[in-house]
Amino acid sequence: MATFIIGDIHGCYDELRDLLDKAALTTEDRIIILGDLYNRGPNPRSVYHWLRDTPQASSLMGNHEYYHLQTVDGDKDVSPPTLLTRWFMDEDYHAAIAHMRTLPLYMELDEAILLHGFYEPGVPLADQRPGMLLGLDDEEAELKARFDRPWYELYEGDKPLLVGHRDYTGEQKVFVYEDRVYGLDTRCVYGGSLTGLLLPDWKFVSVPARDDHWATLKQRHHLT
Ligand SMILES: [Mn+2]
Repeated sequence: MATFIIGDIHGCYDELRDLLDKAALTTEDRIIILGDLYNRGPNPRSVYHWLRDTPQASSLMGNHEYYHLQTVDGDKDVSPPTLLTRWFMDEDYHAAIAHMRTLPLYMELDEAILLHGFYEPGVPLADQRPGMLLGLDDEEAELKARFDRPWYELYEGDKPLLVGHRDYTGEQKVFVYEDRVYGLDTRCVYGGSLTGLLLPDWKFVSVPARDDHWATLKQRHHLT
């Protein structure tokens, strides 16, 4: 059995289908998404339907899922990406929210630890703050203020980390830091690519984005 770990999908359903076709998984294989499933992309509802109806697939929580939960709980003003997803989800939104509440902040596999955002150096996995694992902006600012190097250079855990959320290469490419930290967010929703990592072979599979989706959506809906 293989495990296929996919980076930030952000509502890019067509590219998800392309990636799954290219990976040629069997029904025995497991699929895990690193979070940021819906916001900014053109087809969050189809991504939700796929996730809901695919028993072998599961997801972590990303900062964007957390924003949805905060807004429906009245703890945060709704942002344009969150509002658009709510609108695209239509009558599925409440069920999608209920599903978002079930998403874990991290997963530990035999081969690796999976999380969406950041890992605070020197802190055991079980004691990581939720906002750090989610990749919230204030936690990122704290990491930059506290350490003179990027957080991933200071990671000393036993297992490699697989993360999403940021493009650490600046080139919309897969990020690999000393075979210890792997960044799988290759910016599909901004016109990059959608990337998955096949375990236990540690084989990357990528497909190109079909558009700079967020730029198109912003233009279409007159968002700045
Ligand atoms: Mn994110």
